[in-house]
Amino acid sequence: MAKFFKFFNKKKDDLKETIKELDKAKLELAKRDIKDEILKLLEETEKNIENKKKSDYEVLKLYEQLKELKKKVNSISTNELSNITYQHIKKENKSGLFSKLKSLKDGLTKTRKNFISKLDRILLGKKELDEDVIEQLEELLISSDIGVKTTLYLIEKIEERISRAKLDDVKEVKNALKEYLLEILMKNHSELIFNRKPFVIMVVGVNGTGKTTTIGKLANKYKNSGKKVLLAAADTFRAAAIEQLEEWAKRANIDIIKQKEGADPSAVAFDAVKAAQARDVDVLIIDTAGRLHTKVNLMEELKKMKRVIKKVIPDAPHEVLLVLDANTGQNAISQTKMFNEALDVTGIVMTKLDGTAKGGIVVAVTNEFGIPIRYIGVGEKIEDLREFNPKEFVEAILE
Ligand SMILES: Nc1nc2c(ncn2[C@@H]2O[C@H](COP(=O)(O)OP(=O)(O)OP(=O)(O)O)[C@@H](O)[C@H]2O)c(=O)[nH]1
Ligand SMILES: [Mg+2]
Repeated sequence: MAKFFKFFNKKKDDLKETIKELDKAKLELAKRDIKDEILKLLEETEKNIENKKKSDYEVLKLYEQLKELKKKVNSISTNELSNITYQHIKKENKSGLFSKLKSLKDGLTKTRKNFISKLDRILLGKKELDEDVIEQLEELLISSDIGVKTTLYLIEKIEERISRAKLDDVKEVKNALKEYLLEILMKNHSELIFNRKPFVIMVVGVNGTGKTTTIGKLANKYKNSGKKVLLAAADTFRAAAIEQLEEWAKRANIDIIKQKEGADPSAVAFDAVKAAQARDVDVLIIDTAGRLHTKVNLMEELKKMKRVIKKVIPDAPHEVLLVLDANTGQNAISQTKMFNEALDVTGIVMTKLDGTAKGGIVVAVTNEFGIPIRYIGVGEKIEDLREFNPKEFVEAILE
């Protein structure tokens, strides 16, 4: 019998190995159908052997069962295994776990298609850069929301190049445009640098631009880069705003400071800054209410919040992040003007670029105000936020 037990134990180890392998592959099916069965049997067998209460016959019976199971495990072919693994990964992909990052080009498809197709139409068959071409180019730039001021600047630059005879090939227009756009974007570009602790970010903007969503995406991004993040639900105005932020916080497993709906938003911000100090937080992100920017109340409320934050940390907020919806076109300019006058905006997030053909608004805003675009939103999912990179952006819309 001793020999049998030795043999049995070896088999048991084999099975354990198989189970481990299955576990590693995260095969739901195997876990559910086979692993549980094997484990149960192994446990039973182990108990029986240890207690030696059962007759040899019963042990043998169990051994037979184990053999059957082993066969069952072995009968899953490699193909089947990889197929199950593939299905499993595909399922996780859908849930966003391993989902591939949408490329910037994908996110900016509409703007790129609009720009490229119209530009090609303008230049098609043209031999020289006459006034007609320049006029059409001007129209294209304006219709892409690049803005009058920026368009005139670009056209002037291109004309200047033509007059210096440095641009005589129609094909060169695209490259020249790229160059000047990049120049404008680079001039105003700077990344957000976390040079304080806690680094306080106050997120502002009119209603529905994507503030809360952007905060969710940012919180997740900062957390993944190893920072300790805290959120503050200082939009106490809109029903369900607190719950919405809480939902994002839960998803990213991040703490949130909140009070009841209707509470004083500045009080929430005050509590949050205090908490950020006490809890050794790296980044505090404050969500605020978004009413129309023409409503004086909102601006006064936000100004007060800024003052209250300063009472705790004099140089905070370290970033006043204005969230703009790319679909609002030139209205984004007047929003930037109002918020900047009231709060000294230090950075901009342009959201919903995936839904517009007029991504040129990015250029207009940055050129008119000199405020850097920090991030761009290219979708509703948690990973659909990109750090703004001028070169990538220009290539994505003009390549
Ligand atoms: N397609 C797309 N949708 C976005 C993007 N960012 C935000 N959204 C959507 O815009 C809608 C409004 O977003 P919120 O985050 O609630 O906007 P908000 O500025 O917090 O709104 P208020 O709190 O009402 O002022 C939601 O449906 C978001 O999913 C983006 O980059 N692309
Ligand atoms: Mg919100």
